[in-house]
Amino acid sequence: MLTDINNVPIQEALKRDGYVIVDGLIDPELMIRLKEACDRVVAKARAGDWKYRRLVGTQFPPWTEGTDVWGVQHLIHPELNEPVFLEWYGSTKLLQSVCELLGAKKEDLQLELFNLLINPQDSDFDLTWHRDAVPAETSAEEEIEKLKVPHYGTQWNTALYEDACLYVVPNSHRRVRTPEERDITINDPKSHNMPGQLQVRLLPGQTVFYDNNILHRAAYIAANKRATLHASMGTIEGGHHRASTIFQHGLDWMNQPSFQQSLPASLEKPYANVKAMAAKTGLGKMETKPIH
Ligand SMILES: O=C(O)CCC(=O)C(=O)O
Ligand SMILES: [Fe+2]
Repeated sequence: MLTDINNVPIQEALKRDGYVIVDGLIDPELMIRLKEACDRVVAKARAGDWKYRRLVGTQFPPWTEGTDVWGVQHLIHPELNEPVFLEWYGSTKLLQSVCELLGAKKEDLQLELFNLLINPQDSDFDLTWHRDAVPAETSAEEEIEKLKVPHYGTQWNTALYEDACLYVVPNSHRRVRTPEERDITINDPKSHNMPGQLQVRLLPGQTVFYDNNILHRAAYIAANKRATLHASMGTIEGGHHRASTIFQHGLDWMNQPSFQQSLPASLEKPYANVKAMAAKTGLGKMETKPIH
């Protein structure tokens, strides 16, 4: 059983707190190659040579306006030609962690998103307090219902450099917002005074897995180098809720034969599983409309 940085079993910590910090999911040798690959893709995204990127001024997809980049999308896209990202995404200890967190068997895992969060160059940028799958204006009644929907997946940030950009409200992932939290998310969403907020401080190589419905925000600081791998995996039980969260990022490029050919053996079944999810939810293309 894998444990977190406080020696708590990771599944228990994630369930209880809505987030869990884990060490050692990247071998030192791989760390060097991941950093080099990140430098290359960041340069391409900033130069406009890679069009799948998150742009300052916009929080959720689609990212169509702006020039300063805060994230690079689709690191495992075959046209980026950086196999080291797939090598890590399919690595044994990472897959083992995901299996433990989801209580899933390896053959039931589903390949999903793999992006990169970086420091902008021109100006600092704050993301608002949010839950990924529940818009701020959602009524309390609807929020209760949405929070009951199981995720059948997990997402994580893995820091290649020190990273203290993410803030969370521990244990907020399964309950309706308090009146004060609701007011902040709607009327003062960049507040630095959310009750109970905690700054997540990651050392290089550390990973935070978090429930995507935990109340969270992030502060992007132009002066501090950030290259944090931001990825997710699910299980075959996901269904249409998971499909809408994942495919809103536009994954139709995964249908290219060159993508399938680039996969390490450990990701062949997770790839077959994500294709099956798209087919089962009746999507011709692996693309859906934005949630927010
Ligand atoms: O920058 C981060 O660490 C969090 C990003 C985030 O919340 C999101 O992309 O929805
Ligand atoms: Fe988020």
